[in-house]
Amino acid sequence: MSKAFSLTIGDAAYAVDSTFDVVNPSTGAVVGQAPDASTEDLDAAVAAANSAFKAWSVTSEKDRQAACIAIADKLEENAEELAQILTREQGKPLGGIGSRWEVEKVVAWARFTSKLSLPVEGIQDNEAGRVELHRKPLGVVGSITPWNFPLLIAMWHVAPAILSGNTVVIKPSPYTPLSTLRMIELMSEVLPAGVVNCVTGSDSSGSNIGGAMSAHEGIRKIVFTGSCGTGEKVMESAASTMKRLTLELGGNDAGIVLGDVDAEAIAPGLFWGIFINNGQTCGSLKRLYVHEDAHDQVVDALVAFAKTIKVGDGLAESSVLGPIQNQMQFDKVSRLVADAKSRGDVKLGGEPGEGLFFPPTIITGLSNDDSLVSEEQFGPAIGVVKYTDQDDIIAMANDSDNGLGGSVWSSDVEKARALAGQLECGTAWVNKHGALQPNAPFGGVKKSGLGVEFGDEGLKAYTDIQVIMS
Ligand code: TXE
Repeated sequence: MSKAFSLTIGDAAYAVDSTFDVVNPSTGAVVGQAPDASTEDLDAAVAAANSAFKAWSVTSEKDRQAACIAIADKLEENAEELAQILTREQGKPLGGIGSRWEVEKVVAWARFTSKLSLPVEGIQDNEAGRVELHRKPLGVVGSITPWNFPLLIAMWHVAPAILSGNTVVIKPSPYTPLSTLRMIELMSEVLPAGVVNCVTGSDSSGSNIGGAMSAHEGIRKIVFTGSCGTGEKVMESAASTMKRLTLELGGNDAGIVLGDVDAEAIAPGLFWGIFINNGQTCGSLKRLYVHEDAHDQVVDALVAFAKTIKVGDGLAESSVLGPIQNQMQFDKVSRLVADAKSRGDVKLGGEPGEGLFFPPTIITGLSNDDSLVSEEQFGPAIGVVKYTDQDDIIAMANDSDNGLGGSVWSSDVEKARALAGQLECGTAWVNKHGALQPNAPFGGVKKSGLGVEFGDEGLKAYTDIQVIMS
């Protein structure tokens, strides 16, 4: 890519002294340089966002809804460019449920958000007095995003923040900063200066922009999507400034398959529930429990479907899955698979490929004690546990510190729904897994996070309540 990428701060591209390389995980080639910002550059971004907040926070909601539509239009006009950058730095294929799909969702999310509203709520209006609940924007929102869905997660953070009258400083993951830099640059073309700002840093150069944001006096809220460990650090650093927090952290979602399923019919849904984005998805299915009556048929059907999926360079139009995004994640998946191989039966894959490629891997004969089941793999490998007693299965599924999502698969939807309600997780699906939609609140219980995103509930999290009594 020949394009130079710059920070967006205030009304212009903002130059910094040093950069760091961003690498294509499919090939190892350097695809661009991202600015390696200092904490002084972060201060400049926060100052620009604070200065823009004064005017932006008092614009009408109608104008901010129109701004979301303008953003959607602008990104739609530039969709192919964004998808190309995303594939080059993230590795996911252009086609299928890949980069073009992600950009489409980004545009759709901005359009959906433009229809949301936070009207004043009347709590009481009688001879004793009038009580109104107003929702007020917070100020500068700091958004910290990961490398799995860099553009979509950025939109999940930015759209509700600005619709509710806040301004934003966003920091993408150092693994995938370029698509966000370009997206925010495009967004800034249709917004007043300073409403959205983007700062990138390498994490290894010592500036720790994410940590500095979490502690920053000028930032009123952090919305963070990433690992549980970093989420804890964000929460600690945010304490002294009493920041509002939305934390969407790791998951280790259980999928429970009952004995009555039609194995062939559920195989495609199960496959994508597990392997969407190469398994590098917070809310994907990460532990599969199958009743003994259906176990062999389900595993066979899953393996057969997986064999139809082409893994390759993200830029090849024929690829359906790409490589693992980075070496850290590749090493984690390799370790968990190596451990599972020594304890269970490899039904598919199991051997690392070239570079960062790792084939879809399915290993049966495991239990909750095996690390591929008990740890979040965040990659293209699934451990399968066979169970016999339906009374035990909910306890096995709930035996986790995480609680992001979960699913129950059955021909009897009412029975599945009842079991789904017993799962300790923020979203429980029936006969699907990982489907997210902009009108349904999404968030984790237990160590999977704090608060929810999406819809009216997600939007409210970008505001403080003020009660006016008269
Ligand atoms: O995440 P980090 P990493 C899980 C997955 C993966 C693990 C580690 O299991 O193996 O996390 O991935 C920024 N204060 N998920 O190391 O560190 C960082 O620069 C504030 C699940 O990439 O959490 C990046 O922008 N921020 C997850 C963001 O935090 C800090 C998606 C996320 O990186 C910081 C990705 C600090 N001290 C990985 N240090 C999901 N929920 O979808 C780093 N960051």
